[in-house]
This record gives sequence, C-alpha cells and structure tokens, in this order.
Amino acid sequence: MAPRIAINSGGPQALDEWRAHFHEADPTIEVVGWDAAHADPAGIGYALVWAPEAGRLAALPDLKLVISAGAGVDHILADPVLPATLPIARMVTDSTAVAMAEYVLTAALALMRDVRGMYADQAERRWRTRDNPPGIGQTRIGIMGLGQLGAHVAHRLAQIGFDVAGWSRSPTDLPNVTCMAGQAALPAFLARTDILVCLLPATEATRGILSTETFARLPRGAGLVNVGRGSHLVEADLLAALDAGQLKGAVLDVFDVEPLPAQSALWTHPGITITPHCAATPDRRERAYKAADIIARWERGERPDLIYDRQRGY
Ligand code: NDP
Ligand code: OXD
Repeated sequence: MAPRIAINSGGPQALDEWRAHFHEADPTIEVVGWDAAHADPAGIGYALVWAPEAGRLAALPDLKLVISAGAGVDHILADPVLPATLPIARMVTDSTAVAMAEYVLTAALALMRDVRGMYADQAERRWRTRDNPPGIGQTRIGIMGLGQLGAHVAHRLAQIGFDVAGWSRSPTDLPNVTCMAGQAALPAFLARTDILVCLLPATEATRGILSTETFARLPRGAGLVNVGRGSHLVEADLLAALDAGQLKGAVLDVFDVEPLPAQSALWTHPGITITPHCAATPDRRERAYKAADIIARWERGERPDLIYDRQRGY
C-alpha cells in the first residue's frame, strides 16, 4: 500500500503546496489534509505536524511515525494523550544549521554593535557617536548545546574568528572550539562567555536554565541569544538582569507562549530584540523532500538518523 501522510503544518491553505512538493519528491506518497485524516483515518501511516491538537495523533490507528515540522519535538510531546511508544522523527534539513549559524552571527554582531541602541537614537533623531566595541577576535561566544545545530554554529563562528566554547551533556570534541560538558563545567563555561547562545532542546533538565543564577556567572555586560525554546528562559530574571546592567542586551527568537502576547513586557524593553521564531525554518519543498526520505527509510525498515530518544528526553 502506498504511504499516506496527514499534514497539519501551515494549515489547510498550505496543503496544495505540500502536495506539489511531495509529488515531486516521491509521487507514491499520498498527502491527506488534517481534517480529512480525522474524518477518514484508515491507512494513514505518517503525520507531518507542528503542535497538533491533543488527541489527534492518538486518533490515527495506523500511524507508524510522526515527523516533526521542525527540529524540536516539545510541541508534539505537549499532547497529554500522545501514544507512549509512537516514534517521532526530528526535521533537520541541509539548510537548518546553515540558517541558524547566520541568525546567530547576525544577533551576535547586533549585540556587539548595539544596533538596537542606534535604532533608538535614530527614532529620537539623536546623534550619539561611539568608540569601536570589542571586535570578533576579542569576543567570546558560549554555545549551550552542541548537537545538530549548536555544533555547526560553533564551527562557523570559530571559522569567522570568534573565540568559541560549547557546552553539552556528554563530552565531545570539535576543532577550534573549547568543548565543556556537564553541570560541573557550567560555571567555567559561563565565566568565559561574552555572548551566550542557547541551542538546547526543551527537557526537564534544561527548563529555566537561563535564570538569574546563570546570568550572574557571566561577565558583567554579557549578551544573550535564545534560539532554543521559550521554556529555557525565566523572563522575569532576564528583565531584572538587563535592568541591573548584568546583561547588556538579548535577542530572543523563541517564547513560552507563541505568538508572544501583545501585553508581554519583552516587546518594549529597550535591551531586547524580538524575532518571531524564524531563526531557521526551511521552506516546504526542502521539508517535503526530507520527509519523503524519512518515509522511504522507514518503509525499508531502516531507522532514520534523528529519532527522538524518550530516555534522553531529546
Ligand atoms: P540536538 O538534540 O541535536 O542537540 C542537543 C544538544 O543539547 C546536544 O549537544 C546535547 O548534549 C545538549 N544537551 C541536551 N540536554 C542537555 C543538558 N541537560 N545539559 C547540557 N547539554 C544538554 O538538537 P538540535 O541541535 O537539532 O536542536 C536544538 C534545539 O534548537 C531544538 O530542540 C529546538 O528547540 C531549537 N531549534 C530552534 C529553531 C528556531 O528557529 N529558533 C530551529 C530549530 C531548532 P549531548 O551532545 O551530550 O547529547
Ligand atoms: C524548531 C524549528 O524546532 O523551527 O524550532 O525547527
């Protein structure tokens, strides 16, 4: 039987586009709309989803594999009735890590150059000149998470000339990157970090890791880039650290509640730059090709590379 995949990512308006891309990638795959799958779930072996409504995956009796529309899977695990043994594939395409490295570079340079402060001056027609800040060669970047994305970001920033360290759960070795691992190494990692980049997955162990305690271990005036998940950041602690001058600025791409509510204090803080969870989002064509490849491997009885590991939590 030909593989059937139900898709909620992008909503009903994106369905025709998904169909065209899947048809190009593998014409044997049948793409089914999310509501049509609910009405007629028989034979749906795959689901490509972002934040599916609770119970919807459990209602697909023939489901073999869930494919996340993104690299993270927390939006799928949030479903309290998700079948406990259902495998989940993470979506990391060729361009995910490339785009992430470019985003982090942009954010780091914006923090180093106080671009946000210059926009504010422009809005007030205020001419306030500045001395050169420490440059790339004098700026120490610290990357929390050295996985598919963190390792590539570390490599690219080191190549450009930053002094880069990375922190992960288990020890690893990356050329031109000072690699540190485990809780015991965290204080030393933070102490040598001028710009802290969070690229951790959302787990119980990483929840709230961007807190007052962490910020206090950074050199005074450090910057923060959060591209991991909103759950990593204690928002009140960030606001306090910025107001106290412990942090000089933050670039945030991910939030506990998305879209970020209009009343959030993060929107208007002069030290915060907000982007709408767009650091690394491959286009639908690329994701359709990746999903088709994952499905082909699964159908052949192979295990695709990036299957969520329930024991590790990521
Ligand atoms: P991976 O699973 O490949 O890597 C995770 C890294 O985090 C690993 O190095 C792992 O350590 C480390 N880690 C996990 N738990 C801990 C811990 N408790 N202490 C220290 N280190 C830990 O993930 P990816 O690189 O693919 O993605 C990371 C996250 O980036 C995603 O989960 C998602 O939340 C976010 N993301 C954001 C996007 C955006 O547009 N903003 C786009 C894509 C992803 P170890 O190496 O020892 O296993
Ligand atoms: C994510 C993604 O997981 O956008 O955040 O890929």
